[in-house]
Amino acid sequence: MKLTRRTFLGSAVLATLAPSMTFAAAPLVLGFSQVGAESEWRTANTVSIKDAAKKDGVTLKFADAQQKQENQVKAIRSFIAQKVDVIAFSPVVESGWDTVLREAQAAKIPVILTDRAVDVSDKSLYVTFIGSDFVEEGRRAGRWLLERAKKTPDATLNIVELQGTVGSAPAIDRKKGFEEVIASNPKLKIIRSQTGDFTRAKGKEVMEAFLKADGKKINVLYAHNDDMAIGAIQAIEEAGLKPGTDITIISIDGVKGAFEAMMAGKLNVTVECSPLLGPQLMQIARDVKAGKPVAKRITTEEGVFPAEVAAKEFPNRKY
Ligand code: GZL
Repeated sequence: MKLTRRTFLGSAVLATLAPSMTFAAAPLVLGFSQVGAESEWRTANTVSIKDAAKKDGVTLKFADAQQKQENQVKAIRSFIAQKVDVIAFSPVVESGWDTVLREAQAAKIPVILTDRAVDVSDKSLYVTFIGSDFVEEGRRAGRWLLERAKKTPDATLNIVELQGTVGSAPAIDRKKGFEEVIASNPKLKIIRSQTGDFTRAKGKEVMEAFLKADGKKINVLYAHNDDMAIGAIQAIEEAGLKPGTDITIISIDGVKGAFEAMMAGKLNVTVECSPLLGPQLMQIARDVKAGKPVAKRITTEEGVFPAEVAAKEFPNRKY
């Protein structure tokens, strides 16, 4: 090829500039389908994801499903049509995802699960699941109660349970873990169990029904999240009973509202379930987009906070 003077100069200039020129990669486009805004936990989870996307320069397309699976399916289909780089979602329930996840796979868009798991026949339909071990959270709640029961070894403790959303991984697994542990003490009996759908309003409504049916017989409330426990506390007070004293209350999440209830002597323990998944999600989304290997299961580290430590721990709480 005959090098003209212009070509020669052009390539010379480029050769000197090239090392310092960094072409900004196009920002990662992440489609996220969120369960809804049903609890303090969910609100904190949404804030964590939006803040992390902003900080990381990720273009976030965010859809709130208002706790309806059909809205999540619609959102995922919309992300596929928009050809986003990565899809992530927190599945409101475990089942019914195979079809839409196969559509994402056919469109060669990787899918990340956050917070909750799905029950699919083909695990290649998602790249990884980032979230808590809900069975262990249930076990931790059960272990706390086993310890508490040692103070009244001869007493039968009647337990009422407020379950999370029917069919959701946290509701299924927190029930499983709790029952597995308390089975070792025959004096611990679950006398009523019903869903409060993870909300304060429903938790209060169902606790009112429990109190009407079994009132004075209830010794313990096990709530699958703090919001339902806080709703139930209102019902217990309106029934003229003292939450945290007449009825021992165990819940899960570790949101600020739970710490405030414990400091007021109305809640006995909360098992932490961290919603702060945003930064981890952005990093994993980048790794997935870059074709880097990621673990199939990424579990978040969490603790247990009894009322005795609430005041000391409260200033450290981030959600
Ligand atoms: C748990 C999350 C649950 C919380 C609830 O990771 O899916 O959903 O425990 C929330 O507060 O509604």
